Amino acid sequence: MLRLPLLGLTLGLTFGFALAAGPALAQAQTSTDAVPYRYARTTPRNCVDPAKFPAFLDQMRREATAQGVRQRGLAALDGLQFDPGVVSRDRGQQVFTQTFEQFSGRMVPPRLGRAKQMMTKHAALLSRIEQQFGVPAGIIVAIWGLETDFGAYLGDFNTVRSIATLAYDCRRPEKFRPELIAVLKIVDHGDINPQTAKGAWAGEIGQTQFMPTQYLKFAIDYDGDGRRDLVRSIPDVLASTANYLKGYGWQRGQGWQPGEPNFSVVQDWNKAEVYARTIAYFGQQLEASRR
Ligand SMILES: [Ca+2]
Repeated sequence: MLRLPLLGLTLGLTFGFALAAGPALAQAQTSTDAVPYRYARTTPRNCVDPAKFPAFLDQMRREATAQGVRQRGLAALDGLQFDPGVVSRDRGQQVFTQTFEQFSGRMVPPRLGRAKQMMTKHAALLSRIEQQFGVPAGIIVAIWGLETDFGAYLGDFNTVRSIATLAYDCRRPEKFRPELIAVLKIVDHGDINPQTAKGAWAGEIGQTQFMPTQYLKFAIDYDGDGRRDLVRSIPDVLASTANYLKGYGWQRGQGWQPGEPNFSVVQDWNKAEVYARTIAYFGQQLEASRR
């Protein structure tokens, strides 16, 4: 997901990532997984009529109502404008072609020092999370660093607008219509403000970039203020990330390198082999630095 000023530029434009489908910074495509790329190349850029976007929103409003979204959530659709910039980002994705050595060499060393600082700064919190969820601190901090540089770059697209645009667009409506309903539910709960919620162009939310359906499923309130805030609350962000991994089957005390039991869980975070290996490697470096 090509979102962050820094990462979006580096990965999205220079190297090319494809398909925003998970919480991770870039659901990078491997060269063997070329289907989304083919669609990206062959789907016409202007396959929907922006003038009919309001009618689409009316339809989604009815659908959301039927799914239990109340007034506060529904109001997030009022006056929303189609965003052609999001569509061109979506069409512009390319196959991810870097090797693990290239990608990890680019991503990990510049973040290692800051990651170690974060391990120290949030040691008590991370240790509580590790005890509760069984996920080592190093993995959580590695993901946090790779996704948004520890919350420094969340992206600048209005989240509800981005998702509504992709839900209306012809390329992947079946993926983004449920995401639109989900984000309205999150707004309805009062967890995010639709006016100010900004993120990556594909609608990922917060410091570790959850899609709205994942937010509904795995986000937790860990600082006890009654809101699940993956944008501003570091305890909520880190615990929700651990909860996500646990939800996908993370086994306490088991390894996460390729061939070990938890590597498949890392791949559930991001299906791109190179990205998953980079998380695993970064996490290992951080864990080794604790000893
Ligand atoms: Ca909270």
